[in-house]
Amino acid sequence: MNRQEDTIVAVATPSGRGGVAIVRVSGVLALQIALQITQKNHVSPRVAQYASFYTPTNDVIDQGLLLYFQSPHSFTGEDVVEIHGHGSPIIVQQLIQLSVHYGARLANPGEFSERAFLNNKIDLTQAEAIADLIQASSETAARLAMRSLQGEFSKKIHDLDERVINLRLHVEAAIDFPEEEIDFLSDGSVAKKLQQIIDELTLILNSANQGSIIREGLTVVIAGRPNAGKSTLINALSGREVAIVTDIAGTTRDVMRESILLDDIPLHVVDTAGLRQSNDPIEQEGIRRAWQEVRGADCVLMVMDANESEQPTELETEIRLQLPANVHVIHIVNKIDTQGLLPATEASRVYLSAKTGEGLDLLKQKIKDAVGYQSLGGQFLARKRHILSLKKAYDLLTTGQDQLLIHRAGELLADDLLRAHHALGEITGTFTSDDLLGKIFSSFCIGK
Ligand SMILES: Nc1nc2c(ncn2[C@@H]2O[C@H](COP(=O)(O)OP(=O)(O)OP(=O)(O)O)[C@@H](O)[C@H]2O)c(=O)[nH]1
Ligand SMILES: [Mg+2]
Repeated sequence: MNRQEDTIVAVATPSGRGGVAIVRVSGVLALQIALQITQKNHVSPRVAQYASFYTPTNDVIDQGLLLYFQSPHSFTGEDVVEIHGHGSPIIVQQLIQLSVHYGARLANPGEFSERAFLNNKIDLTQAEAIADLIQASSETAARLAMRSLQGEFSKKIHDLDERVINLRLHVEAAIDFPEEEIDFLSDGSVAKKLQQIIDELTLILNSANQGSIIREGLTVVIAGRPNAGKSTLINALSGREVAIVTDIAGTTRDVMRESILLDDIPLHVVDTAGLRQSNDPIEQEGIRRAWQEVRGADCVLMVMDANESEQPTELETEIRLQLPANVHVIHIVNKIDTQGLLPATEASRVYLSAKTGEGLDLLKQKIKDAVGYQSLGGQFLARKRHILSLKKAYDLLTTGQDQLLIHRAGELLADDLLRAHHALGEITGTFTSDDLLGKIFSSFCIGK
């Protein structure tokens, strides 16, 4: 049997106890299952009906509401029924068992959304936006997910894609008339249109980058010599005593993690063991882990003690060498309170006191600047997947531009345009492999 011909069932509300729990059934058997459970002969679509829920042996297990959404006017596009019972895990379990008894099977993670996608109710970015809306960690994240869900991101991609297709038709037409091709390609209008497409794509890519920062957050790793004040800094940033602070060098051995919101950016702050030569096997292991964290950072906060006459420039170099060029290192001169210095910021350096909190705001701003975050820059929540496809399209279009401007090679340009069209189609799901679809939907929760 075709997988999509199965009728599926899952609980749609969170697990645990509550006022109401909703069990959702989707597929050809949905209505029949609902009628059997409620012992009714008829339910009208979109009208909430009060009903008792019966076992096959006529015991009433609960009373609640029944809602029927007739295909294609439902979330999945199939017949869908929602059974609203009391919020007890026992009742939920029984309602699911009854549905299975009458012919449904348990839904896989994300299978409702997957069906909505396969039945063209939503495209891929919208399906992802549902998951993102549910997962949103800030109001901004929720607002941006909602915009994607309403199709704003898809529309931008579609509009751009349409321009790519049109330009390609244009170029192909020219290739079909070789004697005019060169003139046609040199008259400037193709180059101009291509440039406009690249400009628009650059804007979308910027916006998607911002959206991705809001969605995924940034991993910020605090590193430096022992006693520089790293643990004091993670405590100051998170506003609670996450890590032990003492004046003994080598206090922190384990990796400490704390997630905080910096405006709308989820910051995953990591405190690490002080970096130095050590003979203590426990500390050695801590230092090994510290280096491992540094290598996985989006941004490193390299903390130095303002009292150290000799700043650890060697360590700075060592850290820089471990990192890809696009990872930012912010140098923090800590303990300015002991020197009577004022908080300040210069180039990639911030002077602050983790203990008194002076200069923390400057550091937060520095982190945002370092990753190029503008508070109003994001228009939609983007995933790494979207950004990769956008970048692919960008590379193809700029290669195509070279083909045109340098080599006057219309055929090669047409080919790059076609491939850019495919890259854009991956975002909305027009051209997506089954593998990728499986990967995306299986990361959703059951019931979505
Ligand atoms: N006056 C002052 N003291 C500070 C400041 N930051 C940290 N300290 C002190 O410096 C000492 C070491 O601080 P920690 O935060 O434990 O330093 P650390 O870098 O985590 O040290 P390890 O875990 O050993 O690597 C403690 O006594 C802190 O109170 C600061 O801004 N000003
Ligand atoms: Mg520490």
